[in-house]
Formats: sequence, C-alpha cells, structure tokens
Amino acid sequence: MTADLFECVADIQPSREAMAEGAVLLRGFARPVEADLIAGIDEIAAQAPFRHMVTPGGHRMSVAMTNCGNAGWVTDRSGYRYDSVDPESRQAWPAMPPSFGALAGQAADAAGVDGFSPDACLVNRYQPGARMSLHQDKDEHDFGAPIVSVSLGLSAVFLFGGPQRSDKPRRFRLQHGDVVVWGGPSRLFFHGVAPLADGGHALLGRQRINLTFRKAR
Ligand code: MD6
Ligand code: FE
Repeated sequence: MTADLFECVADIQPSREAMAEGAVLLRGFARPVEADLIAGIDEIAAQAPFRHMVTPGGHRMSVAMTNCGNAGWVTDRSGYRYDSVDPESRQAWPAMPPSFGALAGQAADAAGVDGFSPDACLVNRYQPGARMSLHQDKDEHDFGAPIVSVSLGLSAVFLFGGPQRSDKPRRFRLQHGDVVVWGGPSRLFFHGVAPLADGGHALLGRQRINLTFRKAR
C-alpha cells in the first residue's frame, strides 16, 4: 500500500534534484522514451559513425562522438567548432529525430525553462575506461540557453566543478534515463566524467551513451 502510494506520487511529481544554481537533475526522466532514443542513436550512427576526434593539442579523445541536428560539435587540430557538415563524409549531419527534440523540450519545461529548441545534439559514446576531462561548454553562440544532457546505458560519475578549473568538483552518479538541465549561473562551470567502470547494461551492453542538446547558433 505504502509503496503504491509512493509510486503514484513519483508519477505525478518526478524527482527534481538541484545540482547547483541553474542545474537540475531529473532522475529517470528519459526512461519512457528509451526505445525511441536507442533506435534514433542506431540510425544516426549508421549515417555518421562514432569516431574518436583529436583535440587541438593533438590528443585522441577516449570518448567516441557523432552528432545530429543542424549543427554538430567537432574538434580537430585547428580547434573546436560547430559545423553543419560531418568532416568525415562531407555530408550534412543526420536530422535530429523528432522524439529527441521533444524530450529535450519537455525536460527543459520540467526544469522551468520555457521554449528550449535545440539545433544541435552531440552524441558521446563511452566504453570502459573512457573519460572526459574537466572542460567548459563555451562554443555555443548564446549562453542564455541551457544544455540538456541525457544519460543512457552504464552509469557514470559526473564531475561538477565551479567557475575555475581549480574548483574541487562534486561527484554525481548519472544513471540510465537521467536527464540534467543545465543553464543559468552555472552554465559555464567546469565539468567532466570520471573513467567509465566496466559493466553490462540490459539495453546498451558495455557502454554509456550521453546526448547533449544545445542551442549552438
Ligand atoms: C557526459 N557531458 O555526460 C558529458 N556538458 O558524457 C557534458 O560534457 C555536458 O552533460 C554540458 C552540459 C551537460 C553535460
Ligand atoms: Fe560539457
């Protein structure tokens, strides 16, 4: 009886945890559309395969990436940028599946941000050992728009720092279906992902996929 009651309450008011000023964690928010998301990722990767990009400093990233939408985030020896074309195929990036844009808009709404309409979705694939070092997301045109981040597959430890690289990061475990809506005062905070622990996920196997939706232009 009590468990049923709590499940009902959870349906009506999904969990909403503040990570920092302007950053909200919606646990399990993407679970209802997990099948659409995974099918969409497979279609995107068939057109624009995951690849390990190289940083301006010459390091091959341990995270493999692809994109969908009108703008895709890329890095190479010349720098970081958004490009409407996949540099590997010289074709436009795959279109953003309607279910992706809808989820990002609904998550932003749930976090109290109206009218979020992303033009870019970066798709990150982590295999065991892959990590993302501390960075700021500052290649977008307008820092007034939030970033919506969706975690799928194996869980990971998200490192959430502050405005200075030297600020000690707090650690958040992001699990399958969790969504972070991140804007406002912490939009430019340093953040990263600790090396992915090995494991197996029922739907995605030995990997974590992260989608980050942005208003790039
Ligand atoms: C990741 N995410 O979770 C990497 N950036 O795999 C990010 O770098 C990120 O989750 C900006 C906003 C949300 C994010
Ligand atoms: Fe980032």
